[in-house]
Amino acid sequence: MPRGKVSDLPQRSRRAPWTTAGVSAGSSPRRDGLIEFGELAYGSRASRVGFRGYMFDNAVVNRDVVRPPGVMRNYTLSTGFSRYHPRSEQMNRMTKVDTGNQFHNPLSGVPLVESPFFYDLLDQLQLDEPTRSIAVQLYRQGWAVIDFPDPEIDEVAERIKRSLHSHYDWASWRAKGWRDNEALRIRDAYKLNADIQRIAANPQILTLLSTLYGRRAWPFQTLNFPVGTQQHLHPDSVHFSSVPERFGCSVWLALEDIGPNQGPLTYYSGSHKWPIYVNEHIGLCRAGDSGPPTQKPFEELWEALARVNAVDAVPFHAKKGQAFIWTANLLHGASRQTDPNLTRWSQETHYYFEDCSYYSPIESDPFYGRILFRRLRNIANGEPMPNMYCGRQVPSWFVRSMIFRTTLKRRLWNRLPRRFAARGDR
Ligand SMILES: O=C(O)CCC(=O)C(=O)O
Repeated sequence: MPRGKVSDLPQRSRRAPWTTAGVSAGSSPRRDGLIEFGELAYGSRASRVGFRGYMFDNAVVNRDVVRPPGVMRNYTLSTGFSRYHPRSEQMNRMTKVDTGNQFHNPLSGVPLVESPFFYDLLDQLQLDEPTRSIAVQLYRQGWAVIDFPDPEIDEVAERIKRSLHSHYDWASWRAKGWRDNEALRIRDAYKLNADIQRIAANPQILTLLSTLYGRRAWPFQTLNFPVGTQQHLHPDSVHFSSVPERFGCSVWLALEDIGPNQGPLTYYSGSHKWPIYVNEHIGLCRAGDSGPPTQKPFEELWEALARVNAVDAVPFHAKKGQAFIWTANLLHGASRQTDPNLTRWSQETHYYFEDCSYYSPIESDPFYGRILFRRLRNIANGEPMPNMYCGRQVPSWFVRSMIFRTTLKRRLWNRLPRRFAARGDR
């Protein structure tokens, strides 16, 4: 067997801890996926090369190939940035996936499930069948449905509903919010509720996403909805994005059965493959704008894109415990909740991936000197996650100054007495 073949390495268990939709969940005994990931990441061969990408652990076998001797010593510390990391070993490695199989990945900065080399990479990974199927669905259509990999998800869902119920203003939403499309949601309730954190940090989901994207996934935000959001179609990539782009995704979990009258989630299959359009594409510079960010200026564009591509919204009628995974640029929204007295309990978790920079495009005009970086923590362990660029940490003074510049006007504006603010430039 030639040195460097994928099959030299211990493979992942052929049993996936989750099932794709329609197959019953929780049937297979399993190990904790995070531990499995951790072993690969910091255990034997992987740790010696400091390697962190699960997917590529299976592919990289020859440390001489992935880490040429001396590569970490050959950098010059001649600028003010010298205290920041040199090009990381991970970056060096991820551009050479598997020389044994003669495949060189020239696009390590593109998620596996969005890569033009998707099928080449997939062939090397030897994934179990459910994981492979999810990967192919995400690649082709931008979404996949799975049974949430937690055997106690029913009870967890019930506990979340009971605990959050009193936090919502039901009466006002039913009287007015429903009609005006106002959201009824709690953001980042994982801080108060261990079950919400448990869903967000589910080890099998983290392993799955890390495998599919080729960088380690980490959850950074939760949203808990008790009713339909009736949200206009949009891609998440305009609200939160990364550099390199597309290293973000969402996992939306039904906490009850959801039918057509409850304002189901809707999606536009295949739209994830369209370009990511941000402020500069619609001629919008936020610099003169002090109001809160809004996706309104983009809505006409998204509707037009769906029209010219002849893609219609498809509702996701979920069973309790099913999860819908979607990629960063998939257009999605929610249809009208026809009966305001119904509920539509669900939890959405947003994930980023390591070794990227994180920012809000809708509030950023990078070439006008404004980037709204996100300084975030990993919900799974509370660790702050640095903004990274090509294996180097983005200087924290730069991140801080960008955030300061980008939000200054809005912060000042919010402090003005309302009678002045009313005469503003919006
Ligand atoms: O749950 C929904 O109705 C959609 C939520 C959504 O699109 C979002 O938060 O980005």
